[in-house]
Amino acid sequence: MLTGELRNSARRHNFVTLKRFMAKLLEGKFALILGIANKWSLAYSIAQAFHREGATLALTYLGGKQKQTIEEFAQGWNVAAILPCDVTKDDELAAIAESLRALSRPLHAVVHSLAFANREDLSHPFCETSRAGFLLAQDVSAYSLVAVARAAAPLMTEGGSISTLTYLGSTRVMPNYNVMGVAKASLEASMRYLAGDLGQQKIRVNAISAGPVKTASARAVKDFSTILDITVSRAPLRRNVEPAEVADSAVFLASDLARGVTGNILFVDSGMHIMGF
Ligand code: IMJ
Repeated sequence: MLTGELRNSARRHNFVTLKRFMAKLLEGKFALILGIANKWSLAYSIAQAFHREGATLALTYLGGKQKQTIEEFAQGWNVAAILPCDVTKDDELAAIAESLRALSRPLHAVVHSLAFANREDLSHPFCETSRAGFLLAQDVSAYSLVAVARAAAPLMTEGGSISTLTYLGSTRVMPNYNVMGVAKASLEASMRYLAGDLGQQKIRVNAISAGPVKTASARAVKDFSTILDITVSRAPLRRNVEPAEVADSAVFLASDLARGVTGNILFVDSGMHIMGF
């Protein structure tokens, strides 16, 4: 009979042995990741997981201030390009496609992990949403997937995977989510139509519906800790999800393991979406 310590060491050794034989899921793949703002961003955890699985990355940043942050993160990863990208600017998307084409290597995966709505639209009643606020949320949070897919598809010459991040507020009324819920509904429908269009080019398009995670854009939300507490008390798994769990699902969708999966919403939310009450 082994002592606890020995048993643990044996277990660790087996895992190390196992890992040596486990192929990396994204070995040889080139992935574009949009939406890293800081180390709490889901896109940051996704980049980490893609690196762990052997992918080469292209990363984008928004505005001059973010450039240095992304450059620092990139030190630890295999990064082939760091590019500026405001998704509301067609010329910046065209420049990204041009820069990636110049690398003359096929693109295999895109991760779209970004959104924006005016802060006041996430606290006032939805009924008060201005036309401009509504259109801004749609432009940044939903149309951007269409624009990014159109720019990236011609580079995905071996087929590929496009994944976006969504939230349950797209189909259920969540306090304060408001105009973002409508934008996520539009994002999810866009994901399905893109999957319909791009399937012929062997490009899969899917969404991950993540449970609440304390990112910078969630931190700004009133009563966010209440939302986290409610998940712990009601979700089937009785806990919140971790960024790494969302990231591992993004690895799956980008990998050949998901070769038959397109037009899907993968819920990574401790099961919260099945609950009626
Ligand atoms: C955002 C608002 C209200 C409720 C919310 C969220 N819940 C969750 C989020 C319950 C989980 C985070 N989320 C899923 C988002 O899509 C956030 C988008 C967002 C957040 C901000 C905050 C700062 C700002 N604009 C934003 N635009 C989009 O100025």
